[in-house]
Amino acid sequence: MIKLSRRSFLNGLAGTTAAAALMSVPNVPALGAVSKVTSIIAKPGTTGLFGADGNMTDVWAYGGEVPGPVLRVKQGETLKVDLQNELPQKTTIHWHGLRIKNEMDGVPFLTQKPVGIGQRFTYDFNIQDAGTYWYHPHVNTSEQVGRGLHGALIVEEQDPVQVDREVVWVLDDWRIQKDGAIAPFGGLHDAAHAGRYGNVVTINGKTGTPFKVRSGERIRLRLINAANARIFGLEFEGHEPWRIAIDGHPVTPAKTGTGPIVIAPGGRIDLVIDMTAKAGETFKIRDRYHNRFAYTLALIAYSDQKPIRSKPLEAPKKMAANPVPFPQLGSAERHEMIFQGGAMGGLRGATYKGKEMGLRELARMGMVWAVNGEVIPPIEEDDIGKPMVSLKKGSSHILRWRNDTAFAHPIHMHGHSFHLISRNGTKLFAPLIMDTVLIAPKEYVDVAFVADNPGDWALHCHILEHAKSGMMGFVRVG
Ligand SMILES: [Cu+2]
Repeated sequence: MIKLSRRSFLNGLAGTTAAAALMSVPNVPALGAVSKVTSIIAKPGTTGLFGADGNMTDVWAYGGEVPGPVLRVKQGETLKVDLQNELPQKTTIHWHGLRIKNEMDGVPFLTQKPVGIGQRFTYDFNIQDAGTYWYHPHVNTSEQVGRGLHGALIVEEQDPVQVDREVVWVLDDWRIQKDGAIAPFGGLHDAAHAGRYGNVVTINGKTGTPFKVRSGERIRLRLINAANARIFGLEFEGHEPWRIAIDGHPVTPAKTGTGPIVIAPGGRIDLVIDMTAKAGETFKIRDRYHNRFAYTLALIAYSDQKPIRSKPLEAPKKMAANPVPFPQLGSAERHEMIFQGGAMGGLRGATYKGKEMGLRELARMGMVWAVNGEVIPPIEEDDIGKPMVSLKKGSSHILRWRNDTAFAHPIHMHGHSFHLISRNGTKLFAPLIMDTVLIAPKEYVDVAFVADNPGDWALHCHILEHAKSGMMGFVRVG
């Protein structure tokens, strides 16, 4: 038997189409090669957000635990998840940020029937992009996510950044009553303002857990904002983190500098942090997105162990890009979506289901936001409504998202990752690949993408109370 070295194997194939295909996409593994199979039960549970001694909180959670299990797959693998619904209401799972086939996207009526009480549904899809993602329901989303249904989904790179260890933080924000119970959901005030801000912020479902580190170690910290509405702006006292990925997609590693690291609901940021301080020291991690309400999220606590290395490491290397196509900007079709309404937004009225209505009348129906002068009706079983735009499969598009309201909105698009190419007309030096972009009041952004994934794809604000009250529509690709 003759053993072929890799080189002679490739040489042997030279000139064939197989070799050409193999050579042209060196970073993309064979699709569908391996499956990871798991099952998840969505069910009520009880958790101690404040540690063992504090009040207990009844939650809805994957496996009864907050957050749900960390799902880990390798880039190119197929993930199969058997969802069993033991909640007191219908549900689905949406795989936030993953570009998967439409029927697995988990949006009720748009991509699948909701999974009934006591029913099962098997999600089964191939994963082409590496990075930090997450999963959560898309039915009664404000309440289901707000009660604890969410978990991290980590897609490992073929060639990850080299670190000593990796840490996943699911950030969440809860509105908790004195008795430890979750406060009731709903109400127009949250919907018309900044969304459901809470009074208890957790990391992986707990408050007050120190971030234990050892001097000299290099840590990859994967941050996921699973809060309904809270925008985080993190500051790591005494440390200089590198930002290495945004919404799962690698960026050229750069120190985050003096400003806070901003993560809006739905968003993810991967950091590499060198633990450069001395054994036994402690530092604060603060959230100062809302400067007047800044607070300490956690403490970095150095162990007494001697440093893991004596010399600082070199800058982390940029990881390989995911295979997201870049659109043809010159010939791209342009579309504008102007987000309007909410408190202090100056919107007097809008069209709802073909009828001109005043804002007060709309508010009585729970609708307070509009896009281009129209309130988007909720997507319902018997009427999914009209797409915001219809895009020909394979064509290039630039969407201008203009925030004409008094609040910031993280706008999220399903089924595609887009390239953020400019803010307020100023081109980004290097476009960022994202699936959720935070748009400040009165700001506009241009995002560009190739409409290559056929189907109806939700497009909405990830402040879940905004999505519920008019900031959710869909785009049609086909
Ligand atoms: Cu919003």
